Amino acid sequence: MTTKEQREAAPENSLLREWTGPLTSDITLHPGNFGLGKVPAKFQPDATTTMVCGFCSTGCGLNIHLKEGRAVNLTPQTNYPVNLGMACPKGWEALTPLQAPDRATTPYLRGKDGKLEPVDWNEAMTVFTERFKDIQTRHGPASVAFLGTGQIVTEEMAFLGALAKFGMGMIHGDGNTRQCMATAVTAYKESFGFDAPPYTYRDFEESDVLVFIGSNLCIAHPILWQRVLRNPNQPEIIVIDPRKTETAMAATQHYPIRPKSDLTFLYGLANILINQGWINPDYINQHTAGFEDFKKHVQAFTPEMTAEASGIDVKQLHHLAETIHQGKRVSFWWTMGVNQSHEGTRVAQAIINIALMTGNIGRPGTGANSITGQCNAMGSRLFSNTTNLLGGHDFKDAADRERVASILGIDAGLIPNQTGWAYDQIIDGIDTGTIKGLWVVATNTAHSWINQSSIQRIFAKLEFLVVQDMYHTTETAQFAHLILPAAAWGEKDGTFINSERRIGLVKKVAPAPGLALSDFNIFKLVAAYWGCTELFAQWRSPEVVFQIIKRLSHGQPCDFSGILDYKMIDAAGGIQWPLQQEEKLLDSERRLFGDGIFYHGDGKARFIFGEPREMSEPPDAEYPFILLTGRGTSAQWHTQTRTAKSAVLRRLYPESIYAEINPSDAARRGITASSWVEVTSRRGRLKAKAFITSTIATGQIFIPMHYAQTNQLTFPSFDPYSRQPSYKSCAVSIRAIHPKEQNA
Ligand SMILES: Nc1nc2c(c(=O)[nH]1)N[C@H]1C(S)=C(S)[C@@H](COP(=O)(O)OP(=O)(O)OC[C@H]3O[C@@H](n4cnc5c(=O)[nH]c(N)nc54)[C@H](O)[C@@H]3O)O[C@H]1N2
Ligand SMILES: Nc1nc2c(c(=O)[nH]1)N[C@H]1C(S)=C(S)[C@@H](COP(=O)(O)OP(=O)(O)OC[C@H]3O[C@@H](n4cnc5c(=O)[nH]c(N)nc54)[C@H](O)[C@@H]3O)O[C@H]1N2
Ligand code: SF4
Ligand SMILES: [Mo]
Repeated sequence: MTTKEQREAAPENSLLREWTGPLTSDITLHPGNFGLGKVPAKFQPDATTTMVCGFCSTGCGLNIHLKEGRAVNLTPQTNYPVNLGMACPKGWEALTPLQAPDRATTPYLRGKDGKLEPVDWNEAMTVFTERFKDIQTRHGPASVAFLGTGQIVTEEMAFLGALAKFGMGMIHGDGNTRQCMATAVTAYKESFGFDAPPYTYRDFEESDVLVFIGSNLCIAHPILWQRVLRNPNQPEIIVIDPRKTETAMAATQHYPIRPKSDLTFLYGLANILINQGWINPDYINQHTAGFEDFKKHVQAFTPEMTAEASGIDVKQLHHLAETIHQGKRVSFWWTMGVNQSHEGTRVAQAIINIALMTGNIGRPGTGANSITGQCNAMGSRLFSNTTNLLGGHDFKDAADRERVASILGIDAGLIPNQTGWAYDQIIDGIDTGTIKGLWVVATNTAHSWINQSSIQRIFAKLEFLVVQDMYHTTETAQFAHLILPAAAWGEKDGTFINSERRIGLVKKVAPAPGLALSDFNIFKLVAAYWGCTELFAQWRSPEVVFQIIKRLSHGQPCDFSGILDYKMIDAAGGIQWPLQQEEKLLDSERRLFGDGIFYHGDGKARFIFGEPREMSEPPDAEYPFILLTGRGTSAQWHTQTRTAKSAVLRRLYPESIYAEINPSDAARRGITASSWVEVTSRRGRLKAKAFITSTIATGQIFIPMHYAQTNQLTFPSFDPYSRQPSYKSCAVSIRAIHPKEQNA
């Protein structure tokens, strides 16, 4: 075991600091487990290839070491512009989950006795087609819907969206990006005219003031945090988060605002900046519209009322405003603390407004920057054919439909003229009986969706549920009538788009287990059995589909028609959009809006704002605590289907579900460290271990999302513009569980 001394001697931010497990011995050595012992001859590599990581949106480049064409281990790529030789624990362990014993190695069909039994692909596809077609015949084409993901390659996403909507006649389809990025998408579209995160990671190194709002970068994007640490300007690092997170601890200023007071807080901040004259009138006049109305709007948000609402006193507010004013290159970064809110879109736009009015956009080290979550959330935002038509086009626009149809060589009449329902509407549609069939691809709804107490009841209403996943054991697979076994990252080819718009390559470096097929090949099979192969005659391989999506991007803000092919992406170390035809790739790190021209018709960015609303379920006498949820450790990924399969990662996070509780709240309730507590909301209850810590404020508790129980508690409230769930606040009560009760 590592000793306390060894841990303390390790460099700051080193993995060893949190590693209490063994250094070399007692971990079974297997291909993914590189670096923990002597590598046996059978794993000695004979070749190396490169690809990007398949967990988070940072998009680190990895060297994959191969023996006889199969991956045996990996190392971070030193010359990739994203990670510069670094990787987080998940990246180092990325190959391990491929070998888990619960990989789905064959399709499974639920028999009359209610048991899932292995079947072959012919039977699986026959049943898939018959059941969905039968539902559509009885209830109309829109009675079958799909839920996709930000975790398959763009080529597969485009295939799923096109197949479902143009081939199978579905109208409704959404994805887990709704849980994650819908707010940023809506905010950017309204403010900039297109969903365009403007930054490049070098901005982390070039700022002199970095403001993180609702983002725990150290845990959720550890390699981006490493980029911050490379900043030579001794920057002010400001964290606005109710919790004193790992990132807040490393910051120079932390503002622990009351949960969901962000909108008032940011308007109050804008009020000070405007009234002090700490704005950039030239930038505002030349490049924006709507400032005068915004100025009027924020006059009501006096420092005093802002302090009252947010819990941050007037002096601190002034200090923050002054820090922003004094910064020459100020960047604003936000993630789920903003997006997952009942008013997230307006909060995101409040951030954008401050960046615009202080002229902090388009220059090095600046920007209103939403950090993405999943490895290919950005691909899903443009090409999943859900919230917009392929390539950022509009379903409702006839010219857009014509254009997409002509590129795909299909009849424009096949393209729906409406945007389908959002995730919550699809779930409601199942509840009300409008949706009878559902196809879930690479997401684990029965764990990650908000308010699980009703999801489980609602899923039981489905006539036919197909789950396409790399494992047959996920919470959602338990409800499935049919499971389709999918190849995973590392077992197929394609591209991801990371947070800074960089298109990176993934490759097949391992065979898929058993009968599992890549999602791409599953979609091809579905097209064949459904009888719409001719629509997808062009869609022969991921590489060919890349050429199709390139054409779909042409002329759009996300135009990447200047990328020749996969080889060019590999050689360049990933390529950010835009890159137009014939354009030379002059810099491996590029940001948007250097020319101050935005994507609205007049080239100007918009100031958009609204009235703050009360949080959806405020605490009261019966449920006096606000529950916050989010990422727990850098070693855990979402619903843990993958990360729980690595012995190394499992040692880096607490074994059982835990709740962070402030010491004074714990003392008042007789809760002791590591004892079991019961947390109850109006919808459900769970047992968790008490983690007593002052990083959480009194009146709040925090439970990571990685445990299936967490969403039993959450309250189904949504931002009205983006329809993103507000996962990060609901009212709960908490009590100690007496050891006798525990044993009973
Ligand atoms: N290790 C790991 N990394 C991941 C993931 C993972 O599962 N594990 N998931 C990836 C994905 S998909 C995503 S979307 C990102 C998420 O990345 P982050 O958004 O950084 O992670 P979260 O922990 O969900 O939320 C961030 C912070 O929001 C704070 N917060 C809660 N309520 C409020 C509020 O009202 N106001 C403010 N200002 N802050 C608030 C929480 O205290 C929390 O610290 O991480 C990505 N990276
Ligand atoms: N309470 C609470 N809930 C939350 C959040 C929160 O902060 N708090 N965060 C939300 C956010 S931001 C997100 S992004 C979601 C994530 O929620 P989910 O998307 O449900 O989480 P994952 O565990 O990533 O699920 C991905 C699934 O795809 C499978 N898979 C992986 N690779 C492949 C592949 O190549 N092909 C196929 N077919 N399957 C594959 C995995 O085994 C897994 O079952 O959770 C949301 N839920
Ligand atoms: S930071 Fe994200 S992309 Fe990089 S190694 Fe970790 S999980 Fe993979
Ligand atoms: Mo996410």
